[in-house]
Amino acid sequence: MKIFSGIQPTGAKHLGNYSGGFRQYAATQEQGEAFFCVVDLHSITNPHDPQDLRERTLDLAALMFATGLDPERSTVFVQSHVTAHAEAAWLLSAVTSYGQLGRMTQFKDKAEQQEFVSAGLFTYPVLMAGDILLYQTDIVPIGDDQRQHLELSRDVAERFNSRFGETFTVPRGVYPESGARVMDLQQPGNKMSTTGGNPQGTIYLLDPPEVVRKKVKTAVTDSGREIVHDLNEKVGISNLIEIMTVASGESIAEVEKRFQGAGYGQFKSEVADAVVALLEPIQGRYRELREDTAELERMLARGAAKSREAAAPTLEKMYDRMGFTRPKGV
Ligand code: LTN
Repeated sequence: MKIFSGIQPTGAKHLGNYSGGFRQYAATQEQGEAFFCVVDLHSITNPHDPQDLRERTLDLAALMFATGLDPERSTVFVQSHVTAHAEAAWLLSAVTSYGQLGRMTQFKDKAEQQEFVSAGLFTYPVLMAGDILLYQTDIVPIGDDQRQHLELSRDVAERFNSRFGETFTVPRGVYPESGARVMDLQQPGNKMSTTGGNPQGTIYLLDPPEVVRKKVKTAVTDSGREIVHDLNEKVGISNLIEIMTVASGESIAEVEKRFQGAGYGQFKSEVADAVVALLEPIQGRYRELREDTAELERMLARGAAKSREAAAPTLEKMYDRMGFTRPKGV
């Protein structure tokens, strides 16, 4: 089974990204041949700063390895290192409907917020379809906000297959349910988020221990004093319980049982300790890789080589079936 997912090198990554993303990637790599891609080409669809893109690309790659992606077992690479992605996007634009692209809610939302709307913002989902289809991907672990884009990828695959002959596996999206619900500590009605959230309510994966402790200590709680999971009456405490499950690996019931009779103060301080214990080794590995750029670059070069090899046969098929002549030996 082939697994592919892409992660954008934008925004500082937080505990919600860990719970719904990084943690799942590390788990999925056990299930098959997994490709994890830092989608830097997607990041130029919104106005960007070049130096920033460079740093964030390396930051994210280091974080992916630090949270448990194994360069031996999985293929971790940067999208722009494998030119097949840009090529596939152009070829697939021929079988993507202009009307369907215009109906993408992410495009409509972002276009509304910007004065300069790039063509790349509009064709973003075509690049994404190429990412997935180049690897004959069976499964795409992905956030719920990407459902519409994944459906478009499936439509593109089906249209290509029916016009030019069976070429692509039609991929299936897998939307993580459990553990994905990490809410903002200050506004527990909203998801933890880099863009929409409150920085005080967001635990970044690279926050130092004292910052994590302060954020957890000042988290909004609810009236009453019991540590019970109740999404109607106790959103703040429920969120801290879920955060504890992410950090300690316990179930909700186990956390409730362990803190029966404890007060909010004690509970918060133990949640903080558990999150610090989760993040410390991740931050340690992250720092090592960030300080040894040569090693990180070697790991990414290896990922790029493996991806190129995996993508090449599909790209060749695409060119061939669409009627392109190919120079010999390329
Ligand atoms: N659009 C996705 C990132 C992304 C992706 C992909 C995810 C780009 N290409 C291919 C899965 C498969 C996002 O914004 N999360």
